[in-house]
Amino acid sequence: MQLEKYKIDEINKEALADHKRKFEFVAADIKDIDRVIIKLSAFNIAIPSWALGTGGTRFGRFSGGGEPRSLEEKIEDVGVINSLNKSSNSISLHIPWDIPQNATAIKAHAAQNGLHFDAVNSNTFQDQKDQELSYKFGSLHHVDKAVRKQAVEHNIEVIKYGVQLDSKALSVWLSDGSNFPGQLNFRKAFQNTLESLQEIYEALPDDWKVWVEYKPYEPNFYSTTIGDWGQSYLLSSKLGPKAQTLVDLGHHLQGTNIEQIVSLLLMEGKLAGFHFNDSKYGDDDLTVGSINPYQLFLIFNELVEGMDARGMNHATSIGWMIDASHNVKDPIEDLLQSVQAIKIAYAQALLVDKAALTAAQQNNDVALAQEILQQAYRTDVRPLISQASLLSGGAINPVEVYRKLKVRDHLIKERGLKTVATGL
Ligand code: RM4
Ligand code: MN
Ligand code: MN
Repeated sequence: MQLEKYKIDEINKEALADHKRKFEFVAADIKDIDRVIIKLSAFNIAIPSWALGTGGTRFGRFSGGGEPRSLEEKIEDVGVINSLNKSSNSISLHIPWDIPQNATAIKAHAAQNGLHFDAVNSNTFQDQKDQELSYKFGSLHHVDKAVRKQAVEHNIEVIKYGVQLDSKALSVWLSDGSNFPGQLNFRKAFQNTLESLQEIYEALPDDWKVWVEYKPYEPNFYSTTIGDWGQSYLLSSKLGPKAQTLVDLGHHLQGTNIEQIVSLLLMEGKLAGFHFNDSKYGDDDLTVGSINPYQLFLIFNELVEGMDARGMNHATSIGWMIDASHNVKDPIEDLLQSVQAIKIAYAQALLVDKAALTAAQQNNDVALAQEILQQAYRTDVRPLISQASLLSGGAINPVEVYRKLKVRDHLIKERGLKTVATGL
């Protein structure tokens, strides 16, 4: 289903006076408000095709109804999100969960929904039906060259799908690792992974990137072959300029200073982009900003500072994507909340008084540095996000409009109550 703009406008009208009052209040204190709104309007976050259904856990799956039954319907759901927030104009596919059978038709369908394709993701962490060799003991790092070859070929096939869709990056996440000490020779596993990635790298078109994601544990619980940013950085450095490190916020041990990692990767030109989510314990894949919004702000503060230092375009130089999966919320509402949280953190980072912070750092004025950061963090920037959305033709309050338009009811009527989307 596609949302008609006039219906969004009608609901906006009811909220307009209230919004104006709040916007003017916060805007009065922001020197370069127009620049901030332009930046916010340009900032989009890709939606992964696997987030449109209720997430799986190893204990079960509880569909809320009206889940997309096909890639076409997933695209339509992202279209709904983008009509509401004007900040999610691309979709990231996971192959083989979402194989585009007819690329031209799929591309046209995406364009009709105002979307294009972000990174394509390969999957060698599950065995597929009719697959010749198993990934039980890994894929790109496997001791058996034949398994590695099969996994390399899968990645090359994913690139081919991506080329047809005008994607520009391959995102690789491996579950390769070991469950018990002694199971694996770490050095050989790393070297095999490097060799396999080199073959994939060779198959990349000139204007493509490969994003190497890391994760410390799960599904393996003793070692992961690309376990942290150092290991990913080592691989992406050895591979060459088209390889970079992807940071998934949930892929760190508790207490890790993610903002520092981000800052250094950015400095080295090796930050591919993000898989946004939030977590309390591990790779919880919770809604962005639901647990630790301050950390998200600190990450964005480093991003804005680092991108500005390198003269990078905030919206397009880095891959911004959500990677979350949940069991209890309407997936579309959840994604709207995640995008909102990301934009809030970004807006707050844009408000940091950089000159004052640099001076405070230079003077070792620790208390003042903290004041400056918290001044930005404690500003309620939600009216700025609403204003950017409104000016782009979206909703002042996307979740509220989604509810008022009873989108889920329509989807259930159209698709049925028992549909379950492909994916995890
Ligand atoms: C992993 C990782 C990958 C995602 C899979 C489904 O934990 O975050 O990015 O593709 O889950
Ligand atoms: Mn991820
Ligand atoms: Mn993950």
